[in-house]
Amino acid sequence: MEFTKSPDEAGIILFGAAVDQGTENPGCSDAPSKVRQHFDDFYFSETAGNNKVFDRADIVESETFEKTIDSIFRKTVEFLKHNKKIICIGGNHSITLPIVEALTRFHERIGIIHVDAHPDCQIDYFPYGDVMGAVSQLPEVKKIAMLGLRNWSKYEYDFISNNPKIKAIPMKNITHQKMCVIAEEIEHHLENCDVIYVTFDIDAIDPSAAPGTGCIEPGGLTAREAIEFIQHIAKNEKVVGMDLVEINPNKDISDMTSVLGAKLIFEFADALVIK
Ligand SMILES: [Mn+2]
Repeated sequence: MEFTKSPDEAGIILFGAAVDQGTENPGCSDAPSKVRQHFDDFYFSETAGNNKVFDRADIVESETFEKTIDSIFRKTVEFLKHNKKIICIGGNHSITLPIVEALTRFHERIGIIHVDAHPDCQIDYFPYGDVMGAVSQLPEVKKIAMLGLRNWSKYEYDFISNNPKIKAIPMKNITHQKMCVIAEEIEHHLENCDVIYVTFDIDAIDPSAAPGTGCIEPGGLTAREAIEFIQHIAKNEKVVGMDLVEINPNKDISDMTSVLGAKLIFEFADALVIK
């Protein structure tokens, strides 16, 4: 991953969405700057790619949540207009909805890969707790694959089980399985989509490797599994972008969650297919 000063030269636009609004759990707005500090920790990606990235300034909070969400939507549309792939560092999970809404302006058949400990389909917890409930209702979103789930309400369990768009791969189903096999299963579910977007909540990863987040959920992905999954998925030409959300530097230990976040973005960016 190489930062370039020229947006024309870059195949990827990186931006932060420094947003705490919409949740009672502040701190995620510090993640974009903290994660950025750790890009220098890595010399070269494991897959030996070297894609050019243009770093845009962060989108910061407007006076109201609605205005913030609108500004994320408008800026994402701008990046996509120039035919760039996008990587966004959140922010809490509510930032995903305006990004996917921006994608609907350009694509009619969108597949979503949602990596998270939680389904985020809890109707009375809008915005952040129902972000995927809202995403699933967008007509352009044809399929959703969820990976890493391990804590859900009865309402969410029923919602996911009865929604033909959604394929859930909970943690209990992935023990002792290679992540490339899981990734292929997910690609199969999304095969009729024209583009794929990844939304990655850091709490999908086990708290032993990613303690800096709002919800501690034992029994998650190892850091290695997450890296392997990201490296595999990014190679799919249909993948147009990713957000990484819910890193809370205030709750972190020795920046380990932010370093892992930087690593995931680094590996994702370099595995992307740029034409
Ligand atoms: Mn979560």
